[in-house]
Amino acid sequence: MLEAHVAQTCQYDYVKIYDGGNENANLVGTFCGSIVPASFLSTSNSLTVKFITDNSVQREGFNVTYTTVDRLCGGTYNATSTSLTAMSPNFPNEYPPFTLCTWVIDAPPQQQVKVVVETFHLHSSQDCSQNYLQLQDLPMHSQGSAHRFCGTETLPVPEFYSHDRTAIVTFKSDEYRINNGVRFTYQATGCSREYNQPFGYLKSPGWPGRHPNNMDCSIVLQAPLNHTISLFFHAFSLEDSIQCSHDFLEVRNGSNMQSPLLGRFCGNIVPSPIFPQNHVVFLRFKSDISRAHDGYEITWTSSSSGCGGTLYGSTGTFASPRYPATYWNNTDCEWVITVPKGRIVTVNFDFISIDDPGDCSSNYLILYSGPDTSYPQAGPYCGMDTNIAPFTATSHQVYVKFHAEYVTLPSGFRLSWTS
Ligand SMILES: [Ca+2]
Repeated sequence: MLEAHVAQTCQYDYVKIYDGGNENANLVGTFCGSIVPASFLSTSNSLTVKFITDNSVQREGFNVTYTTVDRLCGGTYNATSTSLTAMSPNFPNEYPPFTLCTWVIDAPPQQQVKVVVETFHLHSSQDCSQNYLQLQDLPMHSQGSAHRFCGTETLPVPEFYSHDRTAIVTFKSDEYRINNGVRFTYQATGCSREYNQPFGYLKSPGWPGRHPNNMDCSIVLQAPLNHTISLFFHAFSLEDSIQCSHDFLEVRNGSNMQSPLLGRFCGNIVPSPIFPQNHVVFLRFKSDISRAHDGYEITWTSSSSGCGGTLYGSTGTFASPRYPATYWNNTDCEWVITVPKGRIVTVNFDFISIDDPGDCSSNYLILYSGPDTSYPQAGPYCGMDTNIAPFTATSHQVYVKFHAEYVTLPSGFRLSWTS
């Protein structure tokens, strides 16, 4: 029993319980008076009890017992350079109803967490708000992101890199259906990394803040063998220097530092897109001891047809093949812009010049308000129009179709999206 002049505020003598290893964890409750609080189950393997008394009125105090129970799933884990595996309860077999697993994964300071989902399955009929996999940054980081995947997912879950040192993986399911479950690996990583997927985005370390000094990052983009990669710069700012000797981003056509150089960039001019005609691209970002700028934001995609592909990320840019040079005759490209679920895509026409007699029947661009051509369309667009209003979709996906039978004048387009 504790002193309780004002039971609600517990301002004199009280016990506080936090759901974690220190006082930064969620506060479960502040207790005083003589009512025994309800029992409580922590979400992880630690909790913190804090007992405070003032300088007067002594009572008997409190007596708390605790036991440990096996957690079905989730918890707090440290990521190391070795890849470790986590999975839903009893994977790949049945788990109990109303399963909620939250894995909080910490990398060492200055590193990030890489999460690779190996298996993920929920049924498409299951309610997306109650059945999902979510990969997210620690919520306190405003630049962080949350990517939610449900049973209706048409994409494989892309590799996830945390913005800072902590990643949170949540798996939620209201009931088990045959094959439901998730299995993923996690590991700590620095700024050097290899992406084995057909599309993605790249942001400089610390983006959109300044990148650290003395960075040297090697990044490999590895798309499927029969694909060719397109690399689109959305934003760019690095310290300018002669021959970009101070800070630079290099892009090479191949898998390593000896591959042919496609470009070495610094300064504040956003580079043109890069179409290396290869399924693997090597990037190196290097900064010296002083003068850091904001860095870069890049979208990349790939396809087996020479252009098009999935464009993934909350913002980005893409352009016609060979842009700012003119595309070829008989060009057909299809892109699907996909932003995190729950957001809405807006497409901006930054530049459009599509050579056509005027009816947009032979050469055109069409946007659809969903993942394929069955959704309502905007356009067709052609000609040289500098004043097209942005297109806002009704969901988190936009399908973009570009068709050009012939070209006689310099032509091309560049679009960007936000969400
Ligand atoms: Ca510098």
